[in-house]
Amino acid sequence: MTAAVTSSDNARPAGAPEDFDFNSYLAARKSEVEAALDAALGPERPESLREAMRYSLLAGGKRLRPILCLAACELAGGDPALAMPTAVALEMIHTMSLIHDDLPAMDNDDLRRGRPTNHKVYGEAVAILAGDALLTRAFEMVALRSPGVPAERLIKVVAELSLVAGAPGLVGGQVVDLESEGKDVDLETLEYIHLHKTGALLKACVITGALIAGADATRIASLGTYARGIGLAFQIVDDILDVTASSDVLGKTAGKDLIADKTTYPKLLGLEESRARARALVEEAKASLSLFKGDGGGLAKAAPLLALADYVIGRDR
Ligand code: GRG
Repeated sequence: MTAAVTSSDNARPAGAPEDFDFNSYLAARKSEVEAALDAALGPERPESLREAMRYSLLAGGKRLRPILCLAACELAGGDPALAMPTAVALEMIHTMSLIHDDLPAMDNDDLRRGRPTNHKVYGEAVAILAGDALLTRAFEMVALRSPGVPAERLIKVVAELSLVAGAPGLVGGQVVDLESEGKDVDLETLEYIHLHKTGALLKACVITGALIAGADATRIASLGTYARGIGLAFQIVDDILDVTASSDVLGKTAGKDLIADKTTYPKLLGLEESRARARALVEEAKASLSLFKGDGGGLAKAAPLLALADYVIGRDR
């Protein structure tokens, strides 16, 4: 495996308990999320829609977003099991954005998560509708399938998701991205695109997890700062991997940014400067969690989020 950016030891971050093993943590959380995703899709009709929804939702993927939500809920003192429906909702929004992003009218891609893209298998119309159905099912997960969470917290989660999915978040970021293709884009615009297209959803993951735990505004703000850092770092790494990794490893078409004439961090800053920036953002993100030291146990409870920050830049796909 070739990491995009070398980072500090991501098996056990500083402050984590002796027995914390990030790889086991990740594997356990991932398998809980996979089971919850599978259970969240019922017997949709017609069969073609059901198949298309399951095809993309259950196609693997790192499941970073739901895991961030569960980890933030736990750090803020909540029960991660109560956050699972929201974690599933976040993965549904992410997956629908991938389906739509791959359409010919957008990034026009053939490969995603190591398989042909949704529209290549089911056709464009069903792919669009499968995306729509996943998006609306996401809100259903929060509003109708989150037992045990007080209604006032769920309303805040719905509000957060509606903002992040719409014009102030993913949709707005995507439009600026599409309009920027083939143009000279400065660092400020690039950051705007990524904070909206990618960073906003990662931020919503930790904020909704904390909302379900009933966290106060200060803790939510510090998680927001954490997410801003890892969100931008995540995208810098994405840009680096697009240049340095193969399609086989990525499970999506490598070299796509160059083909689409997109401005990227490596294009603006060079590979080494991009790596240094990603590292610095992750260190800043980790530092923003120091507030949680005051909750007892030092930073032990923050171990998963600290390790996830390192994972974001240490990943190879
Ligand atoms: C949400 C209503 C609504 C519309 C979507 C198409 C669109 C509008 C936005 C595009 C968002 C997009 C595809 C951003 C890129 C984010 C990104 C870097 C995805 C890759 O994430 P990984 O690496 O993928 O976590 P896996 O497959 O591991 O989940």
